[in-house]
Amino acid sequence: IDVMLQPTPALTLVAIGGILDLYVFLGPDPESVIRQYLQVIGYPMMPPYWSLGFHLCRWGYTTTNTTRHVAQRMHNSKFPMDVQWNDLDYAAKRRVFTFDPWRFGDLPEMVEEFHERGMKYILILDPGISSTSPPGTYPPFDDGLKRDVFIKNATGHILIGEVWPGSTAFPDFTNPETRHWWEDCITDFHSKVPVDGLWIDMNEPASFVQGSVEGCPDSDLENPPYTPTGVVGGQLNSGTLCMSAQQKLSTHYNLHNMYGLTEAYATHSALRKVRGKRPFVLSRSSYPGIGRFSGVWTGDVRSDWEQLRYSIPAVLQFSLFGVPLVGADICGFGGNTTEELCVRWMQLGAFYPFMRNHNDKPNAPQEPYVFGQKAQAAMRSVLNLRYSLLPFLYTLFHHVHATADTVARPLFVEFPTDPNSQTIDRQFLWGSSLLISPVLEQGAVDDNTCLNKGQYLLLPAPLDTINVHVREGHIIPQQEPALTTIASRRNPFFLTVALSAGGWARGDLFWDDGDSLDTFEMGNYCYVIFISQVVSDPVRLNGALDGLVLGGLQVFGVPSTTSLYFSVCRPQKDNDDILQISVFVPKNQTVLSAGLCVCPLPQVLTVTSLALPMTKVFTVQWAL
Ligand code: MIG
Repeated sequence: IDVMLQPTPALTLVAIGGILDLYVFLGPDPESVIRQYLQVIGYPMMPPYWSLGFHLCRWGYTTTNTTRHVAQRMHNSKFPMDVQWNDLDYAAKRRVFTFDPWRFGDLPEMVEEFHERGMKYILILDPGISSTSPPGTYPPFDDGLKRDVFIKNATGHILIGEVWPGSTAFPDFTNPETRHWWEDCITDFHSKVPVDGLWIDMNEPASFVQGSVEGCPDSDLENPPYTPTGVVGGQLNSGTLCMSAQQKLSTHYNLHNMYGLTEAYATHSALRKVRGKRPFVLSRSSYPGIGRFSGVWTGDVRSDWEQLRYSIPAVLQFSLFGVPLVGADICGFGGNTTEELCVRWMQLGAFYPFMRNHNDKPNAPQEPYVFGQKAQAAMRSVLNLRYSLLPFLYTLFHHVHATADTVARPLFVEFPTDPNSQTIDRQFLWGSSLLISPVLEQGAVDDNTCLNKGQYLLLPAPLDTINVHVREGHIIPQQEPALTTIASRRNPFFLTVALSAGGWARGDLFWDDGDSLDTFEMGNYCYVIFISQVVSDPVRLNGALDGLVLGGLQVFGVPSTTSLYFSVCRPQKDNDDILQISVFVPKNQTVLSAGLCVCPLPQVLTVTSLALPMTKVFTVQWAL
């Protein structure tokens, strides 16, 4: 479909034919439009907690030892990281569901080692199944043939295209039998290589020949009376399968755009069954509804400043499409990155909902540890910032999953009545509480930041800085960072509180074990509400917060003074043995900690060294 925006304003749609279902969502505001849309296409999945950590990938980690070495250097240089990836390098002759016996012979052991260290492992899976292995040597193709899972050409023979392994057949994921076969392939592979998630690439589906190795029949399906202007190669079957190819549900002509969606669904269901945990799938091709099954990355971006800037609208669009788990290849995929670009990209990428550094085969390395000490320090600090914010990010994902909110949010969604917000594509929000203002220009050391109703402020942003603002009236739940989420999830929480002019703020925390299936649907989670003057109220508990404590909090916007008294209290009925300190003790409260805060910064109250059980109600109060 060609879609043209007319200045009138109007929208012109030109379709190649077929059935066109047109829905109009009346809103009235952008947030309601998104919600109404997601009521039609489905609410996004809840991602596993670990998948919100840092992912490291490249094409060209050519052996298990290279891959191990990369993860080890990340660890030694103290960069938080949860997931190590491999690209096509692992596969024997680039055949999926195999691993190269020489270069990746001990892949299963490597994955076990990562698991022992609290890390996860993901590898790439292309849909093209090699059709030229000697019979009896490649079960995915042999079984697939027997079970009749492949797409056929117009004459009813298996359609053969060409991808990385050479000649390939393409699974027809609209066929239920194909989904069972795919699940069996994944089960079998997983029993050898216990991957934690799958990266599904080339699923447009991409092919290196036009239509098939034999071309396509001359028909209206291949050359309809009208071909949309933006189509790759000017023909519908360029770089993909023949439109006349036959799938179970219909011709490929009718299903082409949904190939990635159907593969994501099959892969998600297979992982759910095989691992019994929340699946992680990352897909290149997308279609409305894919957010129920998968995250998406924005494909092969170049390592340059323009693509860094474009990644913001790209990520925000996927928010509107119900795919909250999205990110671009940090530091760029194509071409060599530079140190400065890579630092700025890691800073922005720390606020992509999905954070992965990924690089093309021929390029200079761009793992954080290859850069100079200053660049490394900047990357380490923003990684630690992201890891400290993961409880908040995870809570945002919960709201997306439960009520069709957005995680990375354009300003116009949050401030629909402010016309200034409509064109802002260099800043964005996390939920409604955090404003992210990255540096997007080479050489810039300050940041033109829109903070309030069209007011721009020039804020310093030297190379070690990304400007992030907490919105007044909001409380952000955080946790001390660590090198993996397994470790950070055990650390003390802390709260960042930004009081509104009226002196109030609120926030919340969704918490569960991070990877069980359907925790929200089954009520198997904790939910805590924070209200200021700070009250922490665990309104739902399931054990997941047992043993976890609040270590401290920082309150911005307290009365301007250099010293104030504070107390941290718990209702007396909840009494354990607690030291009583008689500074400003409200009635019926037990003081857990209290003191005189000599605040180094005016208007900021910092309380540290607490150890308040997260499962208990407590309050923090202050007075001059
Ligand atoms: O034709 O698997 O977008 O992320 O590294 C290239 C190799 C195939 C394209 C993906 C890219 C990936 C690459 N793939």
